[in-house]
Amino acid sequence: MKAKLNPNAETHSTACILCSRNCGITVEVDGDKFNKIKGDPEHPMTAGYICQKAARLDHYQNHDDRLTHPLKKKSDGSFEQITWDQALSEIAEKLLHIKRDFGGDAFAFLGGGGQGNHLGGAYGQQILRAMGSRYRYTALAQEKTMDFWINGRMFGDQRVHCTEDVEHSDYVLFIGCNPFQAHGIPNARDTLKHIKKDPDRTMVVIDPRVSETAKMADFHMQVKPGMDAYLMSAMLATIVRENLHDTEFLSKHCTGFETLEKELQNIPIEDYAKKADVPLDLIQEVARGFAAAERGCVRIDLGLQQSLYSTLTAYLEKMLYLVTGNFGRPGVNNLHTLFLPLLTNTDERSKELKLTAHHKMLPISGMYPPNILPDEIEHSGEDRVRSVWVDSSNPLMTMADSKAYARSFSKLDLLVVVDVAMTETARLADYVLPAASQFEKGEATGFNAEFPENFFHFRHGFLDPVAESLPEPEIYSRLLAKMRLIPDSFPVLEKAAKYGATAGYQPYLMALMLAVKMNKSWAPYGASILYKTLGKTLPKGAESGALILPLALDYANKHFEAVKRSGVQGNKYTLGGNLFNKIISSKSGTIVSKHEFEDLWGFIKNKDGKIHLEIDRALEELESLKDADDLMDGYPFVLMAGERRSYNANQIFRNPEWRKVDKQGVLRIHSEDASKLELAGGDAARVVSKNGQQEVIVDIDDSVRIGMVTLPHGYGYKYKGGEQDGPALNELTLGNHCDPFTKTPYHKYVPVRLEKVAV
Ligand SMILES: Nc1nc2c(c(=O)[nH]1)N[C@H]1C(S)=C(S)[C@@H](COP(=O)(O)OP(=O)(O)OC[C@H]3O[C@@H](n4cnc5c(=O)[nH]c(N)nc54)[C@H](O)[C@@H]3O)O[C@H]1N2
Ligand SMILES: Nc1nc2c(c(=O)[nH]1)N[C@H]1C(S)=C(S)[C@@H](COP(=O)(O)OP(=O)(O)OC[C@H]3O[C@@H](n4cnc5c(=O)[nH]c(N)nc54)[C@H](O)[C@@H]3O)O[C@H]1N2
Ligand code: SF4
Ligand SMILES: [Mo]
Repeated sequence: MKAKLNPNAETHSTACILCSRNCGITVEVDGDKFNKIKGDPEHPMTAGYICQKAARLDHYQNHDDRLTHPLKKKSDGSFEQITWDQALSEIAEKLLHIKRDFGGDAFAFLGGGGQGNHLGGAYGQQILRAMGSRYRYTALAQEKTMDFWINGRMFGDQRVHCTEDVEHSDYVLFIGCNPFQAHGIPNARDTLKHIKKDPDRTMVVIDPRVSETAKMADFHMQVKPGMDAYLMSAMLATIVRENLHDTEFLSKHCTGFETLEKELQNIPIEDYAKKADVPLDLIQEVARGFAAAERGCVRIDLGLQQSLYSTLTAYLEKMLYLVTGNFGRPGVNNLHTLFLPLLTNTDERSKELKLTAHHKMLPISGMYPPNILPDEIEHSGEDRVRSVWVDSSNPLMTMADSKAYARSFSKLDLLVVVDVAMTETARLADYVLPAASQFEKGEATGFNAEFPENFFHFRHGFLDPVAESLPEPEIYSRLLAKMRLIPDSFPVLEKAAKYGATAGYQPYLMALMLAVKMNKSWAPYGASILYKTLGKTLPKGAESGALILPLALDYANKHFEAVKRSGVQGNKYTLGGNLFNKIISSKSGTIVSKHEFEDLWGFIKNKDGKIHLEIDRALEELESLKDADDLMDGYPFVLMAGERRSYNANQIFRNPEWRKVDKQGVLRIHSEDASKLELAGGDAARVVSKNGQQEVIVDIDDSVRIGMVTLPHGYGYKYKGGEQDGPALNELTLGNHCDPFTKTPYHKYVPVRLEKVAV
């Protein structure tokens, strides 16, 4: 018999945590080292698919910036190791003081989950309740709140959200997204290849760069950066004027089309085509093709969301599929369920909503935009933000205007960072708390947005937390106890939890409800109570899954038939508990619901059951396009500050060695522009914006439009506090260079000039 190569190796099912797809993977570990990573064929959606980045995940698990102990900043600026008990006792007292002296709104929470971890964040939200603060700042509110706001107006609730069935579509519009590199759609590269190969399916890409996706497309509209609103309204105007819209769909399912139609009739199509710098006949050909398609669908991403007129383009992309009736069928755009409720609904009419102190902003979907946080901290009034809690985010690198972040954070009374790594933000903190990695605890994401079948993947931790690091549920539960908001233990409930699964969780749930009834002040901390009681009965590495029980009960209640169709048995008392058991025991993820297309109409929350197309703010913005200003301020180049490439992945990896190519994070520039500036490939150049400068290495690349340059996202940090790894993009960006309404950044449209650096 041949000897096994790795006698100690074990293989575990989990997921890649580098982008919102969270592909299922199997990891072979030897000790704590990741030997081999493969796509997991058992995953219900990705079925074995992965991209090149997943193979590098050992660089997330094992590196020299991993945090191992709680740290406290000393007066000389260095850190000392302290115990958990000391860290959490001191933080608890400070928080209670801040709350007592200045009120809960002196506290803000930022982060709560990256690409792979939203369960820890759900436990973290309890601290907002503990403080009585409403300030939840998230990365989503620097990219997607325009979409949530439009959804709220259109479908009656900001949690109602659309997805796109690209796999079954015969005419796809990719606008401002590059799925070949950034994914965002199921098994992106396979899906793109299938469309490209099939002569009956059409792929259109709207992008100022000949992106990897554009190279595979049937039509590419190389739009001028930031001018999509002109292009999309010209397409819609063409559809309406040529009577290609779906009148039957519009009258059956929508209200308010007439107002939009009037606006579209008045659009100067030829002028708008020129503004967008796309040939008129190409716009017309695509508009006609899309309107005639059996199954047309639209997929968008940051190319629209982090550029000009983003509230309007969020509206127009929806108009493209609604006006043509490409909604509520296979292969088109659809609504979907969310198992883990990432979003909430903010009712703008609510009298209870307070505005932020400085920018006077309302939240959208319960979230505030990171672009305004430095101003809210530096605000001169008594109602300023004085304490920030950062979890699973590195705002000093990732949010607009790093200088403003560093400056404002230095003025805080208390900054706490919870992370797996010593980040640039952590270095500024008063306390740094080490989290267990996503392979050392139970975790899950809320990015499950499929329809008609939706899935959920609860991943079990398979390694012990490194050194003294702890999973977030443990950190937050201990902190709440230190704040004297919940007890250290719940002996009665612990006992009740032991009978959990056998009796369909009913005795446990009854005991839980009774306990909260008798101790009303515990009610906001249900997550921690579940964790500390039910969590103890779950397998090792799955304790944080306790919070999934109420989610499963709620989901089964809302989608009873669909959950049963997915293969879970039970009646109205037991289905939720059985769904929970299935989720906890399916280590590769599981289908949680199978809907029928008809069900989707029930997801709409408007009282009349219809989709409302008349949205004042969007229509005003459409009107204002006619005399819009240029935002270039005399700078000659538009910098796309944050391109997705083959070896960047947000700020998740810190060791630069993870990159196989593009180690410098080069500046892509068209050869014509380069030759005017006498720049050659490999030269050093300075990129200068209104806010700062960065030295970069030039790469001549004719895929970018003339007048545009691109730099990658996910560089610029300092591994082990050493040399800067490539361009730090947010040294160039400004907080107020953003959408005036949602305050989402214009990262795809940063005005810059270039200077050759003499050697
Ligand atoms: N490799 C890799 N993949 C990732 C990530 C990563 O860091 N690396 N990050 C993940 C995250 S957090 C996100 S949000 C997604 C983002 O995913 P995407 O939005 O798909 O990725 P980007 O490269 O940021 O931008 C998409 C495209 O927008 C184009 N664009 C720029 N300006 C304009 C414009 O004015 N109009 C139009 N129409 N297009 C424009 C760019 O040329 C680019 O091809 O990617 C995820 N996937
Ligand atoms: N200029 C510019 N800026 C951008 C972008 C751009 O294109 N251009 N893209 C933006 C986009 S779309 C996004 S989504 C944001 C992302 O920016 P962030 O929200 O800051 O998220 P990540 O970069 O994913 O960083 C996540 C942090 O989480 C930590 N982490 C990983 N696992 C865990 C865990 O289990 N627990 C805890 N507590 N921490 C963990 C990592 O060490 C890292 O420090 O960046 C934005 N910033
Ligand atoms: S980076 Fe995204 S697409 Fe690539 S393997 Fe990971 S989750 Fe899948
Ligand atoms: Mo993102």
